[in-house]
Amino acid sequence: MRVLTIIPTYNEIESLPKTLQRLRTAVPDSDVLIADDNSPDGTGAYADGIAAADPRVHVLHRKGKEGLGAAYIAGFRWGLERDYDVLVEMDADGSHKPEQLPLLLEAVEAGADLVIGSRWVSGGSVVNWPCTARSCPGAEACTRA
Ligand SMILES: Nc1nc2c(ncn2[C@@H]2O[C@H](COP(=O)(O)OP(=O)(O)O)[C@@H](O)[C@H]2O)c(=O)[nH]1
Ligand SMILES: [Mg+2]
Repeated sequence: MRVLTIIPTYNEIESLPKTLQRLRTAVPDSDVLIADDNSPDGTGAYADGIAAADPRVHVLHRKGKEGLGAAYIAGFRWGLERDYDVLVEMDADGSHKPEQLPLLLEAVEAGADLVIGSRWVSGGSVVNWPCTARSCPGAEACTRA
């Protein structure tokens, strides 16, 4: 099963190194595509340096900030053109735990077509995330913070 983890980035120079390190440790067999929208803070150049030293890491340079969705669509296209079996979405800023990715991939191995991680399932949690209408639409969920 060839896995490509897509990480969209815009100004993630502070977060990307740690996220990448955690991802490469948690799922060493996954290829990684960093989809950078010409971040002014140099995230793209940093990613190039990592890619030069690690054949599993690739960088898709986009010309400017077009939003998260557009970056993912470009990343999916990149992965489909290269015949990956599994495409993974992973934010760069630590909101998604790389250590939980093996669990999601197990579900794919078991036959799932789509696997969605959630903070709101049994065993999920929210830490250091203030409860707002946007982040926490249900009062019951707030008690789990
Ligand atoms: N390539 C690209 N990545 C983006 C863009 N906007 C956000 N991101 C990345 O998408 C991920 C989620 O963004 P974030 O602002 O944390 O969204 P939130 O967690 O939903 O508030 C992070 O890795 C960001 O660097 C964009 O315009 N282009
Ligand atoms: Mg975020």
